Amino acid sequence: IHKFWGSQPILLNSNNELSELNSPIIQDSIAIREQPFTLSSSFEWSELDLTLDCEIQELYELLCENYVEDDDHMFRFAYSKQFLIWALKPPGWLSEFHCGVRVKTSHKLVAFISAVPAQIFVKGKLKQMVEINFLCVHEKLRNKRVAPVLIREITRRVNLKGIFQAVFTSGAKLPNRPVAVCRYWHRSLNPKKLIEVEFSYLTRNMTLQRALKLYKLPEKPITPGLRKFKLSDSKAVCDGLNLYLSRFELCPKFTETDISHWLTPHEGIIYSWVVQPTPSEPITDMISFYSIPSSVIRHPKHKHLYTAYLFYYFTTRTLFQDLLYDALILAKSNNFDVFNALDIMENKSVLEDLKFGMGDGNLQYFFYNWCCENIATDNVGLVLQ
Ligand code: MYA
Ligand code: JJ1
Repeated sequence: IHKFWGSQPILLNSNNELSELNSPIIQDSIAIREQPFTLSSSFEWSELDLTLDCEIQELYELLCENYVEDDDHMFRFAYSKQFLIWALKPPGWLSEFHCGVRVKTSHKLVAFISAVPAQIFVKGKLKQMVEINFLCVHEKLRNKRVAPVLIREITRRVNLKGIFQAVFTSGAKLPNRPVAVCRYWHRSLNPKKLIEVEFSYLTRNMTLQRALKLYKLPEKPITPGLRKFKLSDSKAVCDGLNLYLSRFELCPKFTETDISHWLTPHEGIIYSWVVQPTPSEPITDMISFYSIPSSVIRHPKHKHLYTAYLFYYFTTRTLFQDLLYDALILAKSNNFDVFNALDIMENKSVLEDLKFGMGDGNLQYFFYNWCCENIATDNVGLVLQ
């Protein structure tokens, strides 16, 4: 029944696995096709040039109108153009991995998939992989088997660079067996608006007045020595974060250049802080979150929900709960409406105390061409955009 995934080197939900654990499912030496896969005759491949504002604009519009929605079709991710540049052009990015499909006659962009290279540790083994993201097919072109062609084509392009493993996440259930199944949790920062757009709700015991009081936060962060991340922190943060992440079975390995890219603060994209008790002392802790607005589908008053997503952090001196509390305060003071976090890393241990509530969405993690046993959510140390 799964005509596409049934033909791919993945773990299936049904079968017993034949492959050796923590190793590739198929070997690297398979013949790699030299010609792009064939699209139906009215479409053509188009590598996006994300140095051009007009092409970023086209991708932005495709995703704003056609990308991921919640189960009830009330909210749809509305990644900003600057965010897309940040997510799609990390160190090592290749334009071949920004893979678009256009209508031949009109040149309209109607589908997209991306890959970015990343070094990933799985159960202690370091593997060069790509992270796959932003798979999107225009609503009018759905259920015509375009997605499998996009996936085969990005696989071919990645294989041509000598990479044979990928990691990706999905909110929707797939025939693939996920390595981890995670949950979204949400912390109200602006309860009035969240209720107005029906992201959140009141109960008999919870009036608006009580909600406002419950979720109220101080104006300024509390941890002494907390300040914005700066470029010159990259080395110390790289060392601190890699060491912290090495406790998880699934995590990335960052270079100093990666850290500069992923953590240098940019308004509306990425917010990062470090704790440095005094200027003469080393950095002891770090926390970051990124910004993805969502469109509120058909609402008379509110067009967007401003959402902060917990990204990477590490602690050596500060209690994680105190650090995340400061992140909530900083997100609120930067006008975010809600703060989202997955139940990965150490998050689960503090979410309830910090008044997060469980969401109705899942996030599953998958590998392509890697055989491995399930990983518990609190052993996941990888965050994708
Ligand atoms: S996850 C975000 C995905 N995007 C969205 O949800 C946006 C809204 N939806 C859409 O744009 C479309 O519905 C999509 C499917 C494009 C999702 N991941 O063309 P079809 C399989 C993998 O007729 P459409 C993200 O970005 C499905 O099981 N496979 O369907 C990570 C079926 O196969 P089979 C998916 O609805 C993406 C076939 O496609 C997904 O028109 C990671 C149906 O094709 C999905 N999210 O289009 C991609 N949804 O018959 C894999 C459906 O076998 C990367 N399908 O069941 C793999 C690694 C590649 C690199 C490897 C390098 C070594
Ligand atoms: O945002 C999500 N759910 C919200 C809104 C639900 C609206 C109705 N479906 C939610 N709200 C309740 C919060 C409430 C706050 C106060 C305390 C009690 C709880 O649950 C969900 C996540 O939970 N989001 C989605 O479903 C969007 C898709 C997520 C998958 C993303 C996949 C990306 C893949 C890219 O690689």
